[in-house]
Amino acid sequence: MNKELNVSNLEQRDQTAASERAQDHVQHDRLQSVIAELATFGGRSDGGVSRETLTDPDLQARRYLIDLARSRGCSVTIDDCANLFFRRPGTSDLPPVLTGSHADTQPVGGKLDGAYGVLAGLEVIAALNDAGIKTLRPVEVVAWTNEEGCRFGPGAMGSSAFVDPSCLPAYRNSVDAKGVRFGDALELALEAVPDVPRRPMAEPMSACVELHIEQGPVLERALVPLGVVTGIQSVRWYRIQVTGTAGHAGTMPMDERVDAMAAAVGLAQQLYAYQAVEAGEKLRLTLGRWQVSPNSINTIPGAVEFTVDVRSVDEQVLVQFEAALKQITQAYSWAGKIEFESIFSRPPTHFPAAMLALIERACTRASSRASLAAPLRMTSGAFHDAMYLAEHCPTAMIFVPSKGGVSHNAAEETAPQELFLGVQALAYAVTSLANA
Ligand code: HGY
Ligand code: MN
Ligand code: MN
Repeated sequence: MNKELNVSNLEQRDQTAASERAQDHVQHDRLQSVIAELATFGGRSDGGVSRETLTDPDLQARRYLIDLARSRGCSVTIDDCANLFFRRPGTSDLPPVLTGSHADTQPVGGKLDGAYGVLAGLEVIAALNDAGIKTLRPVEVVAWTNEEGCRFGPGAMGSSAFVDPSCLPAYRNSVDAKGVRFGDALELALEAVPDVPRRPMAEPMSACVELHIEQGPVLERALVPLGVVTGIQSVRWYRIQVTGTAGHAGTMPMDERVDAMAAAVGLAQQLYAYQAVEAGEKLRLTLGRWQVSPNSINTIPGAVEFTVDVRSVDEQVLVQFEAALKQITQAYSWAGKIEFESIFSRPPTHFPAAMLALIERACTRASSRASLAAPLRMTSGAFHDAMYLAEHCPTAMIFVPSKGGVSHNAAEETAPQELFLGVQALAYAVTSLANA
């Protein structure tokens, strides 16, 4: 019989007990009510949310989150990229455990993409408070600035600037469709919260866990309520500028036109053909934003700009796509001009095995107590702020299903029970990390 009391075992048991108590103090209804409240900022009649980064609805949502966090005993700080941090103190001042996500949305987004992860972090804080748990490390919940990248490109500006502040100066010059500079919108956002102290960028973090909706069909089709995200696929964005000559729709003979739309459509058809013939499902291609000038029904378009978003789990597929894009644009013969510019590029992200094991334990306890299927390991098709945090500290993600795999759409939805289980798993993981 081992006379020596093995303190580490005792500690381990205490830590597990605290993680389980935190998990068991998550409240379904409290979570649902804040999801509904946050969704009112930029809320739409079709049930979706229009809350693009640093717009008025986003600034109002930020104020709501600051007030909510303070009501749960958190201190609030903000960094130079307007990333908001809500901090629950620990018994030490060791580097905190970070959770959270983004509060900005697509132009027509849902109420869960990003927002769920921020509110889940604040629900974990409430559960820790209710359980009377003191963690060794502080717990910080973050609301990252401009994850979507749709108003100002590139995406994940806040988290990338947090990890590498040298990114921020160039980001300031990014402009939106109305010519507003990100730097100017950023200053207004910082001025809007004079009561929130500024903090340095790139603060040390001991670990990070981001909870997010899957935004795809995998978990729902597998009838599994929780996903252990092993990594994030690679992504590249490009801007294609096609310049021809504007002209009269009625008088200009077809064979004398330098029609920018005809050229842009021709390029687009070649890109879709490349994806279908050369790459197949290994390459996901989206030509999401088109701007036509002068955009008049009876003027031959003088200029067309469109964007290209490509994703693949295999970065070589994107390397080959970029070579094909170069070749297609250079080989296109017409009297006008075609230029393309890379605006975003991320290699695949892989989360560390030890973090995956913890996330799997956390998810397994939550789903098994609900008599539901064990968690599924999967790669994220969408990118997330966690792809940058993975360069900063041990990072992992938890997914919950998306109904019909629908997201970036007003109809985005996840069953309340699944949202609840996701936060339970997050509470377990964050508490374990905060006591390590
Ligand atoms: O585009 C993305 O993958 C992310 O949802 N913003
Ligand atoms: Mn998101
Ligand atoms: Mn999104």
